[in-house]
Amino acid sequence: MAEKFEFVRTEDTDERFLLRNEDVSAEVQKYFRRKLALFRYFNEGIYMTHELLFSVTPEAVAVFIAKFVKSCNPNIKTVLDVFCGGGGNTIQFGKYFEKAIGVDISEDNLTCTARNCQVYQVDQHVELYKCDWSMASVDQDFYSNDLFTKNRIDFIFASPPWGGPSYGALETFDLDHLLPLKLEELLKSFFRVTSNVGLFLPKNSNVEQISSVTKKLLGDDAVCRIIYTKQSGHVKAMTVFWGDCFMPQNYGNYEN
Ligand code: MGP
Repeated sequence: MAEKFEFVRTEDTDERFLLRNEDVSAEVQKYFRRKLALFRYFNEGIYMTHELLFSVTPEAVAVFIAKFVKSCNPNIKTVLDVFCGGGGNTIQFGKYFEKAIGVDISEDNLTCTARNCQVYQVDQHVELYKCDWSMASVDQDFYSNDLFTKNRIDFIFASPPWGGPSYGALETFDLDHLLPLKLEELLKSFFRVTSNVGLFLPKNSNVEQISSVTKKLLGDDAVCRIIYTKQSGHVKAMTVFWGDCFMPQNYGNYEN
């Protein structure tokens, strides 16, 4: 089930989601200090939660991803951002594409995304749905609702939960531990909708695993593209792209 999410700003939502320095616990202070790298307009009324502070995609990285997708394939019109979180990526997809659809299981996250899209003035290009993506692999009717039947989705992006900041202590991140579905199940659920997919993953993700899941799902000759993104000289994460348009040999083949 995917249920359309409508946002109404109230004093109560301001009270809950306008994070002040004194509300922020010691564990996430380092992320709060970088708030302007997360959202350049952080101080203009951005909504945030503790969990989103460490999981939202920094603005420069989100801009890069949106522009990269657009330049690889200008024919992409509608982007689905699964696990939209605080809207870091949804905002940039809303800016660079005709339509961005954000999906999350958490109403708090959807509230933050909705408000943050207003702050960036892209809310006219964004639709939000409350949806439990873990059901994609078990519910036969998962794709039989307006989200999928009324939209032609050209690209799916997802920045799923990695299990919190402790991922960084691991030498290699096992992609069977992605939440709410392991890599193989997640990709299967996306490829039912489109062959153009981007996944934002820990920088220490097991690339052998990515390669073997790609071949298992798409065939022995299948490849994907891994791009590591840095901010202030420091690698933040990797984004993995599947789909012909993202392969360098096809650059220029998808002009409008
Ligand atoms: P980080 O790796 O926790 O911090 O988060 P830092 O300080 O850059 O790394 P360190 O090596 O110096 O410790 C970096 C970025 O990764 C965040 O801004 C998020 O964009 C992303 N990120 C981190 N976590 C824990 C998650 C997560 O659970 N889910 C998602 N989707 N992104 C995350």
